[in-house]
Order: sequence, then structure tokens, then C-alpha cells
Amino acid sequence: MHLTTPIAIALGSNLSNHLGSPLDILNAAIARLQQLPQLDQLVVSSWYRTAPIGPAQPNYTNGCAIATVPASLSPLVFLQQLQQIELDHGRVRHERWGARTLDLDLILWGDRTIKTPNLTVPHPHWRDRAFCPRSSR
Ligand code: PH2
Ligand code: MG
Ligand code: MG
Repeated sequence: MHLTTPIAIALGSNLSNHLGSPLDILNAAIARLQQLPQLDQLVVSSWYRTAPIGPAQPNYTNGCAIATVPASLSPLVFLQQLQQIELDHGRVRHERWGARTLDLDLILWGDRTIKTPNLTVPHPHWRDRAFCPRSSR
């Protein structure tokens, strides 16, 4: 048996693009996650309509996925894969907390605490996101 780490990914979208509505984009993102060879036991929540946190912008469709990855996988390498999926779905970085076609946030990586310029885990705002899983932390 190989060792695995449980992880949680928050998904969000509040802009349509040529690929379709936020719901279409989120479902396409889930299909991409399912194709990642490192991800196993992927479970996806329902989708929720949420009021925007931050500047005025359309409501979000949000959800959360949990999965396991090999314990040897680097969170920063995995983050790059999430960012590639964001780019492939028309993500453009404008203002902080602004509207986006696809946002994939790494929320939890096992019980690790990670603080790098590109990645903070647990996600600093995950407790504010009602669609994210709760834990004892
Ligand atoms: N994400 C943000 C900023 N504001 N608001 C909602 N409702 N849902 C989000 O996922 C969200 C947000 C930045 O990532
Ligand atoms: Mg986010
Ligand atoms: Mg993000």
C-alpha cells in the first residue's frame, strides 16, 4: 500500500466565457481534475450560489472537491497543474478578488501548514467560505 495525503480544493466561477456558463466551466474543470493521474478518490460537493466577497461583481457558483494524492507529491507542483487548468478556462488575473471564469484554490493538504509566496495552506480565508469542508482545525 502506498501512502496518500487527503487534500481539498475549492472551486469558483462568476464569469461566463466561450466555453459556457460558470456551471459549464466548473463541470469542465472537474473533468480535468478527474484526468489528473495523481488524484484518486475524487468527491465533489453540490454547487452553491454565493454572494461575492470583495468588490462588486456577479454572484459566484462555488463548490469543493476532496481527493487523495500520493504523499510524495509536491503541493507546489500540484498548484501549477491547478493554475494550468485555470488558464485553459480563460482565467485572466485582474484585480485582487475580482471576477473570474475559474478559480481553483488549494484549501487543505493533509495536516500540513505551508507558507510560500505562491501558496498558503490552510487557505487563509477558507473558514469564511461556507462551501468548504469543516475540520477540527
Ligand atoms: N473568491 C474570491 C473572492 N470572492 N466570493 C465568493 N462568493 N466566492 C469565491 O470563491 C470568491 C469570492 C477570490 O478567490
Ligand atoms: Mg479564491
Ligand atoms: Mg485563487
